[in-house]
Amino acid sequence: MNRRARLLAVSSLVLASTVTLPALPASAATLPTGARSLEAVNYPGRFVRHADYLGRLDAVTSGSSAQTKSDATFTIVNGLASPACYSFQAANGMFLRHYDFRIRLEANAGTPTFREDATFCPVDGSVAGSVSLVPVNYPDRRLRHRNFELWVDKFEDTAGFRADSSFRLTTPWTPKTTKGPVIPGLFADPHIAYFNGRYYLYPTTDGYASWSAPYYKAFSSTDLVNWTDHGVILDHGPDVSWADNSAWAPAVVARNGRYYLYFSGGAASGDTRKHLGVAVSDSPTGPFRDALGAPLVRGGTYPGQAIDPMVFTDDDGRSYLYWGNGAAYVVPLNADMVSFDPAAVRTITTTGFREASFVLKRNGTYYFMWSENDTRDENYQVAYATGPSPLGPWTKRGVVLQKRLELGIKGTGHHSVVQVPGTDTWYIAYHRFAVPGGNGTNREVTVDRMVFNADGTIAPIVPTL
Ligand code: FUB
Repeated sequence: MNRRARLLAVSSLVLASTVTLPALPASAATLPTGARSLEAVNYPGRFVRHADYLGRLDAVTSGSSAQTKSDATFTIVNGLASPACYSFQAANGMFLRHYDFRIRLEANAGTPTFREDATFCPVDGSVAGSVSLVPVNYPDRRLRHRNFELWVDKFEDTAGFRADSSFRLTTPWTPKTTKGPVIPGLFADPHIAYFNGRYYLYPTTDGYASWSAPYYKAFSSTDLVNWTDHGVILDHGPDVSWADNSAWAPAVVARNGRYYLYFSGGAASGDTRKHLGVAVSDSPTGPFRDALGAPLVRGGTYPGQAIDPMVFTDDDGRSYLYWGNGAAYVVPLNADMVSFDPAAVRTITTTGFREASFVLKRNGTYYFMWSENDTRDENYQVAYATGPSPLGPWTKRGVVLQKRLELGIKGTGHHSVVQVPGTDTWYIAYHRFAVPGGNGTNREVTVDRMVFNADGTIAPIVPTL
């Protein structure tokens, strides 16, 4: 799907029936994600900033205070209401949004209104290299400065308006001092994998109330530090007939030259059950298509929610599907990767299991890992057990990843693990409450080292900023 078609499709999903569908700006641009400052084209030296939670255009110089520089630095992230556009996150975790057409700084409530008011689509600005920002829900308006205050005003085709609504992206006034989330913005439940010389991350898109996001993106990297955004790889609205929302916790596995994406989804019909599906693609970055046109595991078939799938393939080539919330299940997959024998489904019994099963094998030992507590609880944490086979039996070894309050790290969980090929070096991808200002629906993805002790146990993982 091209950029315009995707924005229209996504906009029609997020705006629902109460809001007029935005027409796309004539000349769409793309922005780099990550930290930037925005300088007015007609007032060089004046930058977009927030002061007392209102948007302004103020002078910033190398002699400005650290606070002023920080207030004039924003992280450009995946648009909260549309992956084809962008949102602007301040150092305190809040987002620029318009309210009564004034630009303000507020925490993401996750509602459709907030997400739309905080999403801007870039078009070419008045001078080469500049951009103008169009509110996704008011395509006839643009973010502009007026008396050095920031507003979203009706577009006027005059040189003055064009200049007042054009900004250059500059290097950020406040450089990044921590590794931060490895992918800018709000994402959760990362599934990390290695295919053909690249690492891939497949997260849940976060920042939506009730985790209702409808789409998945993929990211790839060669060094686990610099990640490329490959855009939307599966969108429940157009791509999955039985799911509209709750695009949760994907897991991708390569098999027979194809890539299988296991995912959860819910329907907008009022039925609150989630179902578990499988999609297939010839590429790790999609596009993926629903392989069955129906759920692989229908919610309600087994106790607990049919969410959080994960596939482990053993050395003998046999693949196993794990899933569950409240109760954990495992079943060998058939060779087609999209079916299994229901009679072979087994329940995994480990104390503390909540969700997010993950299995790996090292030196002949199988490690079954999971998340404990509620993802909205700062005590969300990762525990593990070991066993002699993909089916157990499992012996609980304890908690290996938990909050680190002295750094403001909370809610560390829903992880996955990748081995650096040919080495005994392992990395864990997981989410935490966004730092700062996050919560159980405003989460971010990070990666840390996971080390095995000489006896095969996992050393406590040290979460870092
Ligand atoms: O992101 C939505 C849900 O929150 C996931 O499926 C759970 O594992 C929890 O992280």
